[in-house]
Amino acid sequence: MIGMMALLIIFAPAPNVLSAPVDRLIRIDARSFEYTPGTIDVNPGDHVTLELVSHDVVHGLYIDGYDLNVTADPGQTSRLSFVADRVGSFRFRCSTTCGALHPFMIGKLNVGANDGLWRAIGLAVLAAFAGVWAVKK
Ligand SMILES: [Cu+2]
Repeated sequence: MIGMMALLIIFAPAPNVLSAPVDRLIRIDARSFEYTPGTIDVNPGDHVTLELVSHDVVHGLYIDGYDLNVTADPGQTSRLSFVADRVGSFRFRCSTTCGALHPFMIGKLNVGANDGLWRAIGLAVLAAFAGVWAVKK
């Protein structure tokens, strides 16, 4: 019984994987030394367009793993479009030296990355129940 439920949690199709890819327009405000929002969540296969808006000096945005870069001049908006065809968590970072804390200007792109997390939580809860059940028996 417990084993069946564990298999169900591991192999059940996740809703966000089944959903059809969509076009996403995501605006990212860049100021020294942070991005707002700092975390972006998309689904695998989504057509993502990032709008990088710089509010003070020249800022860039480079996405690790995707090897994509865009820069925005002060007061300007730059666009970067790509298909989120790599699943996982990727850091993005400022690619233009913009000041003292430039190395800390980072954010995160999650491409369907929370799925594994929820499965892990499901298994942990199940394991806890199984433990309680075994003790009571
Ligand atoms: Cu910067």
